Amino acid sequence: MKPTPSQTRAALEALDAFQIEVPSWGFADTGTRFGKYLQDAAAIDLNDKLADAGQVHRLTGCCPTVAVHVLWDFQPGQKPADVVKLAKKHGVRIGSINPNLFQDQHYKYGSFGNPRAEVREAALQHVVESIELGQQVRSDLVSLWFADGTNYPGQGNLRDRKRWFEQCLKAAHRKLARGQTLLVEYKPFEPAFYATDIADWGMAFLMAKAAGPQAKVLVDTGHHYVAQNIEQIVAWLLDEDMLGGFHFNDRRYADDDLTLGSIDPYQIFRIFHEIHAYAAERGKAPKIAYMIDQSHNDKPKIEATIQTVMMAQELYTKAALVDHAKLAVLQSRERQVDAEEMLRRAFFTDVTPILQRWRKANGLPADPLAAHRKSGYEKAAGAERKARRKALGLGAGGSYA
Ligand code: RM4
Ligand code: MN
Ligand code: MN
Repeated sequence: MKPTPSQTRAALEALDAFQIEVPSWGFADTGTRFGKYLQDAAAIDLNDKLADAGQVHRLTGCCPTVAVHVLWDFQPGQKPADVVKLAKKHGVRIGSINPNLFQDQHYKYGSFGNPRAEVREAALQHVVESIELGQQVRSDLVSLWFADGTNYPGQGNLRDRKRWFEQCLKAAHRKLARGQTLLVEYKPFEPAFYATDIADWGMAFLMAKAAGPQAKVLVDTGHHYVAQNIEQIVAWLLDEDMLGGFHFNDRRYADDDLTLGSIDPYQIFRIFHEIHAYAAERGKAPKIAYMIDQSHNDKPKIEATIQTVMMAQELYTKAALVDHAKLAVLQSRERQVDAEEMLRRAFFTDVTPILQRWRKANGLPADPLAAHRKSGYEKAAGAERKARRKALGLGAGGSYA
């Protein structure tokens, strides 16, 4: 199918408003539970991560912000204003602030769900500091993911833990400035395997509601069981005005953090279709934070990030081709085959010409991945960082993160 001029216009407009946040942790050396595999060009510090994010934004034109994990990215005593300047130097801004509520020893039995009040208090303190950090770096998103849960039946009081979460989230919400949003992420399992405190979208929804009006749900595409219908979750959250954002990635088994759409691009297309359909119905696009959450342990990190951004843009564009008025007529007449065909046709349309037109109009390379490869960035970063790593005495790590 060749897109009509009005479809092309709709797609170009959609692309104009589609910005994707990249994660600082996507540029650093990460690994599996069994070890880390180092890459010469991997970012060593926040400056490297912001430089890499700058390279992605320069080539794709749609990734102006970088998500940070407070304890992985900020050195003790580091001035937020300096970080703002550093980001600016690399052509990006600091995006969502992600507290680390899982790595300190006292979180062994949870953070907001910990049976010990002093640990819950410490976790709350860290979230409050993250909220203040957001204000200092002029970022309006604080994104919460909890590793909390229990591994064995009987280990914890499930209702107590729920109430502790409600209390802590309410207390955190009180510290938000106007314009700040608190995102609550869910994940079915890992590291807790018996009962995860915020395991699914319903639980995240209740927690965000309990927290207050500035709290919304964050949908990490990889955090679902295989058969789950993610686009229906998205549609319901949209209808409730509770969809705050996404963490993009793909999965095969669990929280695999594979590049978006590498396993099931149609799934991502269907999610985008729900968003475009909602926007068409309301006459304006919903405010959603689109963020990548992938840590690439074997692919070259910048390439994987650019690949993800290009995949997201491609699927977002395809989904924008659907004629919602026509689809509504087909739905009301129970013409299910034709309705389904509308989606299939959009999905299988080659949108390369539209994407190239958008990139050209924005002074960007037609193929950002090819342009990155040609730029020599990776090679130069590899040489410089390898030498710096040696000088700093950094070696292979054995840990999970
Ligand atoms: C989780 C989740 C969070 C991320 C942590 C480190 O699986 O996806 O978003 O911040 O990992
Ligand atoms: Mn995530
Ligand atoms: Mn995850």
